[in-house]
Parts: sequence; structure tokens; C-alpha cells
Amino acid sequence: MKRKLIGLLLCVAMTATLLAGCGSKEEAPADAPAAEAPAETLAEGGDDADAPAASGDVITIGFAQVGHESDWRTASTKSCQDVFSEANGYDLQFVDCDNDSAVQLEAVRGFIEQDVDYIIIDPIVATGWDTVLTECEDAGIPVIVIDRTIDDSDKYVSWVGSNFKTEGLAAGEWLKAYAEAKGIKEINALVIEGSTGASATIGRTEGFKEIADREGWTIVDSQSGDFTQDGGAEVMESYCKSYEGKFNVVVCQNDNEAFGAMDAMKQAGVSYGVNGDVILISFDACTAGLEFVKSGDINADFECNPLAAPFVEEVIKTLANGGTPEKEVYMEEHWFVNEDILSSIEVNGETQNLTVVTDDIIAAQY
Ligand code: GZL
Repeated sequence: MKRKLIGLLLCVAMTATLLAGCGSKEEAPADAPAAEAPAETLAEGGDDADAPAASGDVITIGFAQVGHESDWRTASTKSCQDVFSEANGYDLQFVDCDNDSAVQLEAVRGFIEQDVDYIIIDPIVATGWDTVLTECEDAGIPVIVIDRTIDDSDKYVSWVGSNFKTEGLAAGEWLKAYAEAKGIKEINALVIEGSTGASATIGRTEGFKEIADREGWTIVDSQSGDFTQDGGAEVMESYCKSYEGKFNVVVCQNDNEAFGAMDAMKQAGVSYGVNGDVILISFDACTAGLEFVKSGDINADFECNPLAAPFVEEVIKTLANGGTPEKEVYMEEHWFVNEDILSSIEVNGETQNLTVVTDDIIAAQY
């Protein structure tokens, strides 16, 4: 009975969403308003009477997570485990797909077999999803996508995440303003990309390249470090050999790659950071990343918020109460810097503040 009710609610929600004409993420306005974190989640002891779990039924959730490749990923997983806990009335079936798309599709099919109530997916890559999402829809199981995007199907109730292209644009606009403030005339950048095919990689690469092309910068090379510290070190080691003395900026598409790149540059005798020859830019802004921003090793770190679970619970609550959740929920993010020589940047015509990292900010980070 519960399955049929959820299935019916899902059809209503999907139809209402389609009628609402929500655009695809590609058309999403770059200044899409960031969602406010829900006031209280069940994880924080909230006793929201509308909470789906309040009815006393255990809600089973299948979560197909990308893997365990970064500090960001660890925080993302913990966010879901904290909110969808047994104490909050959930049974979380968690699969770490170890960055393997085939395993991830298999995990989702396993959740259908298990007849879970909801499925959460953080898609390793953006394509190859329509068949399995159709199977979820046929089974009447609502799918909620978090973080990375699915670009070849919209058969899911909601997506909760970040605008990756905006993150890339922000990094480019910051570098332009910073170079001007420092009197740096020429930019020769090396990029260490994230995992190939991941929407976070695609968006950050696209955004930064848009500013580089506009400003006439040179992107000397751009290779994948797969969002890992070893990957970042390996690519940077090769860069130091191939492009010695030919670069003054390194852009790492996540903090763990930046940690590896720092090790490799140190090994190669290349100075980096606020007092170095090379400007180092990173993404994610995890706690360890911000510690390196505060020490001056990383010049700027563009946050990507991993704490999606409270927003996912709101989607589930809305759906369970017969409502139509938002198709896209954008997370709030900050741009962190070491120096206070700039207070804000213009991104897509919108003034966005820069935040100088302090001990308090580090203590509060994920
Ligand atoms: C971005 C997320 C990326 C992080 C990396 O939303 O998918 O994957 O930037 C993680 O740290 O590996």
C-alpha cells in the first residue's frame, strides 16, 4: 500500500514539476538563490510532526554514493548518515561505488530489488542514467539526485547541489582581480581537473576557461587528477618536469588534488601560495583546505557544500505530505581567500563577497 501511495505522489509531483516548466541545470540562472539550511532536522533532535518518520514507519533509503576519494566525499557521506539514521526513523542502505559507474548502476538496481522507499544518487558521471531511472519510476520509487548532475534524464524528483560552472567562473574572476591588484600581467595556468565526465569537472573547467579566454590567459595544460591526492601529485610531478618555469598559476579542481600538487611542487623546488612564484587555486574548501588557505599555501579556495542531506530530507517530507518539491535546490557557498586585498568579485554580473579565512571559520567548516 505504501509503495502505491508513494508512486502516486511521485507521479503527481513529477507532472506538477514538468508543468512548472523547470529549466535544465544548464539554463539555471547562475544567481539561482541558494537554499537556506532547514531550521532543524531530525538529526538535530527535531521533532517535526510532519517528518515522514514521525508516523512510526521506518523509511528505507538506498544511497548510491560516488566513492571515498576526497575529504569532501567523506563529509557528504557523513551528512547522509547523520540525517538518515536509525534514531531518526530511517534504514539507510549505503553503497560506496568506488568511482565505478557500472557498480553504481548495479547498486541502484539492487535498491529496486530491495523495494526501498527512496533512492539517493550522487552520479559518478553525468550520462547513462535514463534506463535505470525509468526502472525506478516504473517501480514507483522516487529518486533524489545530490551534488553532481544527471544530464541525460530528468526522471528524478529533485536535485540538490551546486552550480559548478559558477564555481569555475568565480575562480577566474578572482584570479583576474587578484592579478590586477598584484600587478601580474601574464597568466600561464596549469589545470588539474577532477574525474573525467563528472559534472563538477565539466562545470569548473568550463567556467574557468570562459574567463581565461576572455582575458587572453594561456591554459598551458589540463589533465585529470581524478579528485584524489595521489592524482594531484602525479599530474603536478609531470607538469613540473614538462613546464619548468613556464607557469605561474595552478588550478586544482578539489582540495585533495591541491594537497598532492603542493607535495609535488615542494619536491620540484617550486614555490607556491601567497609568498610563492605560483598562485594556487583550489575548490571544495574542506577544513584541511582552509587550513592551507590560512597558512598562505593556497591563495583561494572555492567552496562546494557537501551537506545536502538536510535538504534531501525536506524533499522527502514534502513528497510524503503530498507536495511538489523544487526540481533544483542550490546550496549556499563561499569563496575563501588568505589576503584581504579584495572584498568582493563580480560573477555573472553579481557582486559576490570574498571571505578571509580565520580560525573560527576553520573550526566551523566540514
Ligand atoms: C563536487 C563533488 C566533487 C568534489 C570532490 O560537488 O562531486 O567530488 O569537488 C569530490 O572533492 O571528489
